[in-house]
Amino acid sequence: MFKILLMGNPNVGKSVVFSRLTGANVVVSNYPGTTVDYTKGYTKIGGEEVEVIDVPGTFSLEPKDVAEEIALRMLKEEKPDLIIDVIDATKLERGLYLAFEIMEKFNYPLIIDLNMWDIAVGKGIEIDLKKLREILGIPVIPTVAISGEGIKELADMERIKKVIMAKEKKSMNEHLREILRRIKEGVKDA
Ligand SMILES: Nc1nc2c(ncn2[C@@H]2O[C@H](COP(=O)(O)OP(=O)(O)OP(=O)(O)O)[C@@H](O)[C@H]2O)c(=O)[nH]1
Ligand SMILES: [Mg+2]
Repeated sequence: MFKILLMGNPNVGKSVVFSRLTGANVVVSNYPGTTVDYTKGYTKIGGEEVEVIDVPGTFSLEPKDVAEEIALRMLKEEKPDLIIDVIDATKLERGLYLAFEIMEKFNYPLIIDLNMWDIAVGKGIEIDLKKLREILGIPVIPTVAISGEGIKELADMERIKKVIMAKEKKSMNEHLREILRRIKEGVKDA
């Protein structure tokens, strides 16, 4: 089973994106020992069985309340194959703060969903998607969750697999660098 965690700031449209991805096949659970609920849904994307988890909204990975604490715990415990970070396109900076934190502290493959794209367009907010993709080195997909616009692009298994492979390659490079460093140190010590 392929596991996707849907994360992001509160009120960015995570649950609407979640419903778009999973439909009616969902299970609501209570996080053990707390009053915080979260929802898991099941679907098929590109022929793969997929579990999607709607993680409680969080502003950062330094939790300020129980819901944020659980978001962090789920990030650590669920071992996702992919994280979809939902960002409110009208609050890009705030959203990117969490995205950078996730990238810095966790090595999970990541895709950014720039949701509320309709509102951003309506407000005349211009976002250079090409530049954002270049800087971040990951897919950034604009969506309007309430109309379903962009959800197909978001749930593109080909792209998801590419992100995962790119990540694996990078970890391998990092791994090799680590090995090289150790070899150099060994030579120095000898
Ligand atoms: N205009 C517009 N509204 C949206 C979009 N996506 C979600 N909304 C609305 O934004 C509000 C918040 O959506 P939710 O899906 O509940 O947001 P959430 O991130 O799950 O919120 P929390 O679970 O409280 O963190 C709802 O009123 C949605 O109908 C969108 O793309 N465009
Ligand atoms: Mg929600």
